[in-house]
Amino acid sequence: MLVRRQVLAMLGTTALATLAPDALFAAASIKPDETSALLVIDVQNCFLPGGSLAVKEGEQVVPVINRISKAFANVVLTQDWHTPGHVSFASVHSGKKPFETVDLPYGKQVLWPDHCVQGTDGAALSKDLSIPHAELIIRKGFHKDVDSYSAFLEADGKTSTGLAGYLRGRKIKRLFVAGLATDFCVAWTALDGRKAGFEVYVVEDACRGIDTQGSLAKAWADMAKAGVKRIQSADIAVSA
Ligand code: VGL
Ligand code: ZN
Repeated sequence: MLVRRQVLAMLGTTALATLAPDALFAAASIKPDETSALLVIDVQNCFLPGGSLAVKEGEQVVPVINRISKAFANVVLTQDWHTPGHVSFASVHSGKKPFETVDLPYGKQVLWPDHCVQGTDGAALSKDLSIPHAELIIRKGFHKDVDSYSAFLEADGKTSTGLAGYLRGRKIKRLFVAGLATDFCVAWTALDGRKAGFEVYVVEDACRGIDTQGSLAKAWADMAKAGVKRIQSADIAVSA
């Protein structure tokens, strides 16, 4: 009797593709359920073209995020939300320029151009983001002397934003992370999500990175080590 493997070997690739396209290409194999949440990180004007900390191709994440958001009953948006004169701004450290670093009480801090100041247009979510069913907007980085890339934990490593408690309260177990920037707020959120015990997927084509001093490669390496799953938006089943 022929075993399955021999049958497969006998069929050409074309014939196989006709018979079982889904099994072959594993298209859209991930189906978000009621225990899944999409975290949309910092899709704000400051990080988009024309913004003060514009991420290259940042605008390209918007249609991708809008599309996949339809597959999620639970969506959380975040906003980087700094005070004027925030400690992460190069402008408050004399002699320092953006993308240089400084040592702060909680560790090394990359310095940025002024960005996402509370209540400004730059801090507003992109007007092209279309996720009316999003249920929570979490703001972070609002303590003047502490940055917060992560949506879970401020950079002092101890001040919680409350997000983990919210997600547990909503019985969420799986997080899908998208947005800006891959190597900072997306990666730190994904890593802290793992530390908080969630299953975490980062949707690569729904993110773009800043990539300063090797930060993008390091972020992917750290995430892989922590068990964060790297997927593409096409892996997520979205009904038409
Ligand atoms: C971010 C740098 C500074 C981000 C926020 O959203 O990734 N990056 N503040
Ligand atoms: Zn910031």
